[in-house]
Amino acid sequence: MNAFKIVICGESGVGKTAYVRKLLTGEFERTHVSTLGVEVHPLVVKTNIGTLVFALWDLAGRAEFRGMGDMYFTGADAAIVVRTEDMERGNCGWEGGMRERKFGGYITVVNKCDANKPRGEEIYISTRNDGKRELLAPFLVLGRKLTGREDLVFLE
Ligand SMILES: Nc1nc2c(ncn2[C@@H]2O[C@H](COP(=O)(O)OP(=O)(O)OP(=O)(O)O)[C@@H](O)[C@H]2O)c(=O)[nH]1
Ligand SMILES: [Mg+2]
Repeated sequence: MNAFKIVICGESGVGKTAYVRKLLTGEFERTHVSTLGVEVHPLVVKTNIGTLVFALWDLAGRAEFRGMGDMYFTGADAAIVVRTEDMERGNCGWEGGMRERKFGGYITVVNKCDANKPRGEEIYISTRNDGKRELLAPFLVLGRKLTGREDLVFLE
């Protein structure tokens, strides 16, 4: 079984925890309770090449709650930087910080695209409105990269 550590980071309030929760439970969390340090949850996905487990490390966005900070990236296979549509690419420092880290790389997910999804190179989601298939799109991209299997598909 393939398992990967994926760090989910970005500014406070962009919806990292809501995104993880909806992926895992299908429920949309309306309230924002700042994550303290990190919350780790496995996301198990059945695929055409067997079961993949993504260990999701959902980090605190608020500086005062970042706990052990950079140490959470130790051993990560990849990261997802979450931002929202009104934040410009790279304006928050998370993506810049990513380039210095030595791992499989990162992708950016733009959350809270509730009304419209712009066209562009990033992955646009609405945690509130999207179903599981759309919310899994970033993991399909990462899964293909990390397994080296371009033919990877999710069976759900
Ligand atoms: N409209 C809308 N609201 C969303 C969406 N995704 C998340 N939210 C809301 O955004 C708020 C932020 O929630 P969290 O997921 O706790 O934010 P976070 O990024 O984990 O914040 P920290 O843990 O402090 O870093 C919550 O009130 C969510 O309901 C979305 O796609 N659309
Ligand atoms: Mg959170």
